[in-house]
Amino acid sequence: MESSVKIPGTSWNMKVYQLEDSYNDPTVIVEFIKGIHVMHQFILEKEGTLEKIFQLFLERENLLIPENRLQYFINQQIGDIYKLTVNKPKRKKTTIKSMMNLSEMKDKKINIMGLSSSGKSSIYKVVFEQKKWWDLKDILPTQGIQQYEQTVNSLKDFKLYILDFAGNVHDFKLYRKDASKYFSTTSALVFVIDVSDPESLQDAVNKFSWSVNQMAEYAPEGRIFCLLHKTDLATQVDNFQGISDFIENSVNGIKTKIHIIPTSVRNNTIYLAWEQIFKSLIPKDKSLDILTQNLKEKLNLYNLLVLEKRTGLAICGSVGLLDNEVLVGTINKVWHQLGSLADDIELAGLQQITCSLGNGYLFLEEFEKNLILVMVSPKIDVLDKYKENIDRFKQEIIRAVI
Ligand SMILES: Nc1nc2c(ncn2[C@@H]2O[C@H](COP(=O)(O)OP(=O)(O)OP(=O)(O)O)[C@@H](O)[C@H]2O)c(=O)[nH]1
Ligand SMILES: [Mg+2]
Repeated sequence: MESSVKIPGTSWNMKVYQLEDSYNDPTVIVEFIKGIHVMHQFILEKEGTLEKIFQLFLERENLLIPENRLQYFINQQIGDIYKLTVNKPKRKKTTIKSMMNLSEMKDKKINIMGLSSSGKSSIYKVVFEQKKWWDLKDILPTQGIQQYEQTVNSLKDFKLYILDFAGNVHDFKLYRKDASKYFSTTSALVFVIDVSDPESLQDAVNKFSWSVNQMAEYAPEGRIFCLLHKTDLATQVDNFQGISDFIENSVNGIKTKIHIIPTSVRNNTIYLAWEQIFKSLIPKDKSLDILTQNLKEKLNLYNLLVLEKRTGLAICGSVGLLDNEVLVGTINKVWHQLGSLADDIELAGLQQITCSLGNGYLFLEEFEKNLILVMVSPKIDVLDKYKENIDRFKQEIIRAVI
């Protein structure tokens, strides 16, 4: 759905449309067109308002439109944009299911490797730092190896070490020299291949094949994932079967299963891929799920979950409306954003969020510093009415993860 309209008093047209595969929030693009050429492009969410976008456009083009006429035009467009975003078809959101067996958790190291500019650092920042893809267009090449530590469950001291390896030729030479150092104790290799760049494919596959061999030698228990990345730039009909076959053939003879997953930071595929990566590392804990399911039934909730705040991963969840699935990144993103708002207006830390929706309520509540209780309920009074049960449930969760 899109619209293109003439801007009154000028020779310009404006086109507003929504990105096809936008995942997070509706990504509305505003373009200013002269003749057949798109001369300026803005992202509504990034600039804030249509007024702001117009201000930028008029400044850049040194144009003047009488204030009242401009405002009238903008008001009309805002109505259309609103329709565009609310009519957005509901899509199934990405999820990370409850996947942590807390008794089996150990520190895990994940190597993200691939040629330079294949998108490794962007992937890290989108998945773990809640960055938007358009803020990463000017991301600089990584120098050396960037090491990140994610505390998946600080209470139990479970750590995820994520290593973002620079992809340039010089660095790859260093990795070759000292492969055992880089590959031993690796729980998962995530190799990123840019599918929008066919010229580099052979080089990428050679390096992937080499990395797979190093995994076989130094970390034979480790999992191997190959992300066919930047699929948004490839033609829509391509299902990447050709590239997948080519990659599989090039690593023939390796016992470990190689998971090949098409991804893009511009849609939910990148979260789905990480869901699979995490799942492969951490088996699901049944007992906490049963506990959750019981409380859900007692309180008559639509759904009940406990998330780890920093990563947005589910510790446990009930089977319900959302089919035991969590909106990856979404809930902790909301939490972090409101948390920083609280800082900005100089209020003490965020403790609870209550949302009133058309057919129920969403409650988010932080407990034990790093956990978020998520309840979706048809009734507003559950928090008070079942306070004791909820407190006991929280205690049991804390006991299980400490
Ligand atoms: N279209 C599109 N561009 C992407 C995607 N992921 C990353 N990019 C872009 O690819 C470029 C390179 O991204 P980086 O994340 O710096 O690549 P890198 O693999 O970390 O590169 P090195 O640090 O040099 O090894 C940036 O301009 C990103 O915006 C994607 O899914 N789609
Ligand atoms: Mg990088």
